[in-house]
Amino acid sequence: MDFTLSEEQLMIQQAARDFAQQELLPGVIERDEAQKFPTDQVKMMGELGFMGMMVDPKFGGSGLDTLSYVLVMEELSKIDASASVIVSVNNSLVCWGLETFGSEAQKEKYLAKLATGEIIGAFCLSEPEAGSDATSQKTTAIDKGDHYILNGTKNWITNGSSADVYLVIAQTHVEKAHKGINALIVEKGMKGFEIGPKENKLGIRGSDTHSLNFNDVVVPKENRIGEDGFGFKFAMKTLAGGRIGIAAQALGIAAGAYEMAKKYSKERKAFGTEISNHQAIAFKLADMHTQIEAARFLVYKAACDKDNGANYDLSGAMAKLYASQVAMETTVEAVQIHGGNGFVKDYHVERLMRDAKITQIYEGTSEIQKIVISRSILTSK
Ligand code: COS
Repeated sequence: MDFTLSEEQLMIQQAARDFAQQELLPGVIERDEAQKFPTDQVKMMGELGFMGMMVDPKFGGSGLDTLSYVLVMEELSKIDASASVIVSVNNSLVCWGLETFGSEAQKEKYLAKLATGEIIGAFCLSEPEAGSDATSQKTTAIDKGDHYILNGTKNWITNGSSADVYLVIAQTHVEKAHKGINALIVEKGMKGFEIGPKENKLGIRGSDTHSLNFNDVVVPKENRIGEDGFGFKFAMKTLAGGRIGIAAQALGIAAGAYEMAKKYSKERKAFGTEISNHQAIAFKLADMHTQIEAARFLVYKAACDKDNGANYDLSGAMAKLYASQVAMETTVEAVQIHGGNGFVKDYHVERLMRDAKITQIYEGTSEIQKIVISRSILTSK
């Protein structure tokens, strides 16, 4: 196994690092405080090719591999996890889902604009009573011949008000359970589609999270992704890749907090010396570095599995489970190393600690990842 990055991957990584320093860092504290969506930065990320990284250039994408995408996610997340979740949802869930399973007409109509960041997308699976238990969809898409009538509510939708295109999972044939679910492309502005109030969140406050209401929304049949009843498989397959993106986000949050804690420990003095000279601090840094490196190998391995055409359900779930745990643990330690300053917003690590928590929850909680992992290992020889 060789994780040596190519010249191109190193360049992309550097471009993301520079962008994060120059364009995301200024104002990141204020955006977090005010729950302000990074509109200008998303536009710039579109211009840099970060919004459709793995999309075929014929649809306006960058045509890169998953490892490059993961490197970008890691660098953006070191500074601003609100910006990186917008990138992640657009890339892994919306663009990848449409490019892999959408019709040519759907790709022509939506993918090119999504891949360039001209518009952004949202992925709508969760409901008030269907989060982890994703097959229990209450949103209905009733077949009316040439169109569906969509009714229901979706919860905790990232890019909830800023998206233009929404991939909505809904039940068409109740008697067929998960085999009767469809995925539909819904456009902002369709009659009966209402965006609920913005959620006031613990972390990733710069991204906009909303509930969505669908009241007799007429969705043309050509907006269905895949065959009738393919919607649940679509959601599962798309989320499997999404989890690699969130694992990379968690890795970036952890690495960002670690880098800040290491720098701080070499500057801050206590008991007559830099605190990095105290073993209590040095050992924390040793643990953090080891955990982050282990998480990085899991995340890169999952990305390589996807690039190599191997199954990545297991490696993606392991990467997300472990990287999100590392993100939580290392950000708590980064705050501790910063002492009183860690508790103050100006030092960034408290924000990273708050941002870390969601990586253990969205796109499948840690408990769901353990279901995926345990089923996979127990059914293999
Ligand atoms: N790829 C393709 N198909 C998959 C799949 C995957 N990764 N995972 C599950 N499926 C399929 C199964 O093969 C099954 O289809 P068949 O009956 O045709 O074989 C179907 O999906 C249902 O699977 P299963 O019977 O395992 O369903 P469960 O209710 O036991 O749930 C879990 C499976 C828990 C894995 C699923 O509900 C899940 O991932 N939940 C979390 C959802 C989530 O991430 N929510 C966050 C929302 S996005 S922020």
